[in-house]
Amino acid sequence: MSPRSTILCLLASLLFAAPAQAGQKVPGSVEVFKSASCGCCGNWVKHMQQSGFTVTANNVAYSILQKIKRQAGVTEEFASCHTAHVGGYVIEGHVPAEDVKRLLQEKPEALGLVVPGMPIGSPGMEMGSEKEPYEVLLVKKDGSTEVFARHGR
Ligand SMILES: [Cu+2]
Repeated sequence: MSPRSTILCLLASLLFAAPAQAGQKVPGSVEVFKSASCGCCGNWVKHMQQSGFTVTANNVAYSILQKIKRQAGVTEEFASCHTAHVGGYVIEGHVPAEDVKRLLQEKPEALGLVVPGMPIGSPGMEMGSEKEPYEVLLVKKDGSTEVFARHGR
């Protein structure tokens, strides 16, 4: 993570997570790996819980987290702060819950979804009304990508 991202992450952790969406059934269980000190990772966990997911959050050392990313096929260019597993897919970074739900419904042949870096305004990275446009990428098993969703514009 770049120093700028770290600062943004700390700032974001001071703000509120996205409001709960009521009346949705439990879509699945998510296992998250993150650093204990990552505030925006914690906010993303809350976002997923509020969207109906059951979340197990594991705090791990930085070196372990890098290993988990490598094993999951998350290369440097796709990397963000936290890495999650759900329904056989990897979810890297601040991917909105709605996109994870769509992934689990559509079940494409892929590794999973990534939001590289930490765009401002993505779930867990809220900073007031500021919104940075970002794309959720579907990463295929061969490492190629396609745009799964666009947000923040
Ligand atoms: Cu983050």
